[in-house]
Amino acid sequence: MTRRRAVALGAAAAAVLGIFAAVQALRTPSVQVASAAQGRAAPGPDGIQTVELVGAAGEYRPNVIHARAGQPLRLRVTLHDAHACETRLLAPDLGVDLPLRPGGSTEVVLPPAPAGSYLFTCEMKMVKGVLVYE
Ligand SMILES: [Cu+2]
Repeated sequence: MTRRRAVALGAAAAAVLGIFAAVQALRTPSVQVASAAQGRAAPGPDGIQTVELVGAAGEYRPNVIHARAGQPLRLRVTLHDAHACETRLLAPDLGVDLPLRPGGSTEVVLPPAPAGSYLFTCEMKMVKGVLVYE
């Protein structure tokens, strides 16, 4: 193996490790969000716990959402800006992939989930929040 090839392989390995570390960080339950805005799901008219989120100015608020474990959860997301970063909300560990409507509201009811912290992000994983089932 040439030295140049060894260097290239080393760089590739470092890149893969970096990506792995980034993915692990995203999956870490004790996710830290930049500026935490706490929210709590409350029973809606039909008894399903519901939380309203707003996507605006490059973030989702609230971005730390407490909900009851073992019960369905309705997310109602209103997108106030057409910022490309927030137009799709993902919570991979909860099976959520929700396209959002700029200037409107979008709803999804998540099936009951066990206690734990679940990351949610924009499509590019730049805007982050966490659903805390307790
Ligand atoms: Cu994004």
